[in-house]
Amino acid sequence: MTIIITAFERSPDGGKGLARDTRVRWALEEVNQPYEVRAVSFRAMKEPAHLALHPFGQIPTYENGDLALFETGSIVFHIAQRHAGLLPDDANARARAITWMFAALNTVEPPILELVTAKILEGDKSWSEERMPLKADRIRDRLKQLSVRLGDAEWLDGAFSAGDLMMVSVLLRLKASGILDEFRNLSAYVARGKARPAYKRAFDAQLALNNGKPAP
Ligand code: GTB
Repeated sequence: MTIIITAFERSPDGGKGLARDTRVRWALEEVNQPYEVRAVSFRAMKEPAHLALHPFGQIPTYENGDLALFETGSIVFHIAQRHAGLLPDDANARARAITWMFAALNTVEPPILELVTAKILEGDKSWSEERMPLKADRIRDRLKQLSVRLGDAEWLDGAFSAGDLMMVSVLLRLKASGILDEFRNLSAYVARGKARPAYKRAFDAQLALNNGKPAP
């Protein structure tokens, strides 16, 4: 069965890899699963065919035979469960890696999204500028805690896992803000994630789509 994911026909970031199909591509690359991409326009995302796959009219989605999934957390978890390479075999280590996936999505990503959404959608409001430092400080509070926990370790809990894949993906959204650079070990952690061959393949494939070229 061919795995098919959806991605923006043209990502608003022009191929910087910030749209969430990149994390799904990365997971598939880590476990060496080939996949195809169906590129969708913003209009098509809100039409019945896509809404049948994704009730909120977003990307990415994942299809494999008669299974259709949405939500990157669920998709990456599914991939990690089905294929070796993203979750440890030991039951407790596996549970901890899954915990880090949830921590990335539920604890670290929300304040980051607050900031990026405010910049994109609320930047023209009179109160926007005044609220930015508050939003940035909420991110710093979380990153301080994450930075302490990571310390000098290479990954969050032993070997690279789906927890790291999700955490690095979430932290990447901070690049433009400069906040990540305030945390030396977290910057190095993100750089290690980006240096993984699987990440590079995922990044190049989304960039090729955005440049109008077929993926290599
Ligand atoms: N919780 C869902 C998940 O994790 O799968 C969120 C999915 C989501 O936010 N999808 C976005 C989407 O489809 C694309 S990734 N948006 C269209 C819509 O809602 O109509 C978010 C995103 C978009 C753009 C950039 N960028 O340009 O930098 C980065 C990230």
